[in-house]
Formats: sequence, C-alpha cells, structure tokens
Amino acid sequence: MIHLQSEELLHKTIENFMIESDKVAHVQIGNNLEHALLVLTKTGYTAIPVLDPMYRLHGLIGTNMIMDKIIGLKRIEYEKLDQIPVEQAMKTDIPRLKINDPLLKGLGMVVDHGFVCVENEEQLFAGIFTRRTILKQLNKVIRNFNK
Ligand code: 4BW
Ligand code: 4BW
Repeated sequence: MIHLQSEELLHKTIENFMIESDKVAHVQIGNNLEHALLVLTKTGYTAIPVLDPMYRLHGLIGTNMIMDKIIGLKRIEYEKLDQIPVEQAMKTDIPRLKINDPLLKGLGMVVDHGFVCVENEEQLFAGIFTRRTILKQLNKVIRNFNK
C-alpha cells in the first residue's frame, strides 16, 4: 500500500506540482538591475525568472548576479544599477522542465538547483518546480509510511 502510494507519486507529472506562473515573481527583459533588485528584495527570493512580454523564458536573475555586475575595484558602484538591463547580468544556461515531464526528472534536478523553470508545449513559461514542493510531498509519503 505504501509502496503503491510512492509509485503513484513518482508517476505523476511536473504539472501537478508546479507553482503556476501567475504566482511566480519575475522580471522582464529590458528591466534594469535596480528594478530587479527591488523585486528580489520585496519578494524575499534570491533568484527569479526573466521573461519577455510573450512569457518566453530567457534566464534567471539573482541578487548575487546583480552585485557581481556592480562591484568595482574599490567600491560597489550602485549608480550603475539603473543603467544595466537584466539581460546583461542574468544566467542563461539554466535547467528547464516540461509540464509533462515525470516527477522523477524534477526530483533529480532539484538536487542541484533550488528551483527549475517549467515550460508548456508552446515553449512558454508555465511556472516553477521548487525543492519545497517536492520535500513536502516526500514528507507526506514518509509520515504515512511510519503510521
Ligand atoms: O516568500 C516566501 N514564502 C515562503 N513560504 N517561503 C519562502 C519565501 N522566501 C523564501 N522561502 C523559503 C522557501 O522554502 O526559502 C527557500 C529558499 O528561497 P530562495 O529560492 O533562496 O529565494 C524557499 O525554498 P523553495 O520554496 O523550494 O524555493 C526555491 C527557490 O525557488 C527560491 C526562489 O529562488 C524560487 N521561488 C520560489 N517561489 C517563488 C520563487 N521565485 C519566484 N516566485 C515564487 N513564488
Ligand atoms: O556555488 C555553488 N555550487 C553549487 N554546486 N550549487 C550552488 C552554489 N551556489 C548555489 N547553489 C545551489 C545549491 O543547490 O543553489 C541553492 C541555493 O543556494 P543559496 O542557499 O541560496 O546560496 C543551493 O542549495 P544547497 O546546496 O542545498 O544550499 C542551501 C543553502 O545553504 C544555500 C546557502 O545559504 C547555504 N550553503 C550551502 N552550502 C554552503 C552554504 N553556505 C555557506 N557555505 C557553503 N558551502
């Protein structure tokens, strides 16, 4: 029975577990680093997706990437923040999942990444798959196993 429960879980798709795009904080291509830093600070996340107006995924921007861009030889050059667009600082080589990928694929990917962006059949951003989501599910399975 317990085995069956975990088998069922692993055969579900990413779509069943992702945070939908409308609940994901993001910035748009063309936004400057000052805006990105404001969004990151206000939401409390360390990294968020960068999308275009069509909702295509271009990369991720994080506080570390922003700071790296404005660290000068002697000081942090904050005045550069509103001059640099996010596309000059974002990470573009990022892992991606499809909504129909099996949960097991996502599980393997969040070993190395705090979250992975999910795309639909039209290659548009659909949401994110996070470590928290999968750990919550595993927690449930393990607790039921111990009952
Ligand atoms: O605002 C928050 N609410 C809650 N409930 N949990 C939070 C919040 N901010 C951080 N956390 C917790 C989560 O457990 O800290 C973990 C690390 O956050 P992070 O990476 O370094 O900002 C969170 O783990 P997680 O939920 O597995 O999320 C992993 C990463 O996914 C986050 C962030 O980069 C991204 N993320 C999660 N939800 C997001 C999001 N990015 C944009 N919008 C969202 N709604
Ligand atoms: O430099 C990195 N190398 C690797 N292999 N993965 C990294 C690196 N930087 C970030 N990551 C990945 C890891 O999956 O992003 C996740 C979130 O990083 P964070 O929170 O927001 O800097 C990383 O997840 P994690 O390895 O499970 O680490 C979770 C958090 O624990 C990190 C950081 O706050 C802290 N941490 C981990 N290793 C650390 C550390 N703090 C100081 N020194 C370390 N060696």
